[in-house]
Amino acid sequence: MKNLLLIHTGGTFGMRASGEQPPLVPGNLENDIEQYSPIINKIANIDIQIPFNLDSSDIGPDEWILLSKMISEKIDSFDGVVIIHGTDTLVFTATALSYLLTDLRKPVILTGSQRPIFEVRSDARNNLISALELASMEIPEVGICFGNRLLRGNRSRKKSIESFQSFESPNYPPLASVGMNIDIHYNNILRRRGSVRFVPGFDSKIVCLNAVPGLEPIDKNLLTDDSIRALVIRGFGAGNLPLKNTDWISLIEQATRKNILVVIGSYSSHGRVDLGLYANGRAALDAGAISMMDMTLEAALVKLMLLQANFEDVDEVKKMFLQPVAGEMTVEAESHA
Ligand code: ASN
Repeated sequence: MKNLLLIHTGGTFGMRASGEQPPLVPGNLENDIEQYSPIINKIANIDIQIPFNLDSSDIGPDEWILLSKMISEKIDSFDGVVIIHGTDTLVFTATALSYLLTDLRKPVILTGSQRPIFEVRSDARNNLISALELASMEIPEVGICFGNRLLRGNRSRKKSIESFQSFESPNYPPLASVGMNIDIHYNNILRRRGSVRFVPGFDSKIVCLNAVPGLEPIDKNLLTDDSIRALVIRGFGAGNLPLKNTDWISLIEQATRKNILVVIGSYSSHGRVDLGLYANGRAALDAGAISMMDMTLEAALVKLMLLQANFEDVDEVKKMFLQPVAGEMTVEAESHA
């Protein structure tokens, strides 16, 4: 039998209502697993660890670092790892782990659920069973098992608040499909990782803005905070910004002059940001911005945070941002920027 490490971090999966009605709060997961899913002991020898038990809205860089250290220290004694995590920020944690666990040779599978495990009509049991089975296989990836698919963590997004198929991977195909059989799509499994080893750390000095038709871009004083190191802007479609209102472009110029890296993403999650395609993107490019390419907003933000903690120089951060670390972006596609 395989040996699996099951790390519980919180989320709806193990929550219970504090009274008759919501709100849900963290519950005693070990008891619940014993009671509602004892069958998992037929899959593998499972060691359950609970480093913290939080709604995932409260999980961030400190917990990402703690988890990566825990996994690095213990992975040699196990065949794979499953992490139960709240769905809200699960993608951020999966992404951070994919960047930190650079030598990964075994599966690290994150899962969670939309309904707690003790409820009759819950997705928790199925998700856990599939995640444990996947973690027993040869899949050296940080993946997200949810519904009936395994997705690459740093390519995923939480797309639904209600569906049992809560995650999507808009720019990369699934790593495995879970039906009567589990089909691993070996062609999609990561073969080459970036060679840089990062010091575990995340610098949060990033401002994130949405372009909205008719709204001013920003309180102009924001960039007077000298500690800000990057500005991430969600533009329209291929990364376009309003040009009739010149504030956006002058904001990018101002930021670039101050050595603040400006990255343009998009509201559209499927496809690749291409600032050279329209004049409204080209102006941002000429003002010094770079493109998020086909990275998710989550993958781009966590990458920036990690790079900023590892490199002082803005040009170094920029250079590294445009290279893949753990399969979070497509390199070969043609673009104008
Ligand atoms: N609020 C919960 C969390 O992310 C949502 C969930 O797990 N379904 O912790």
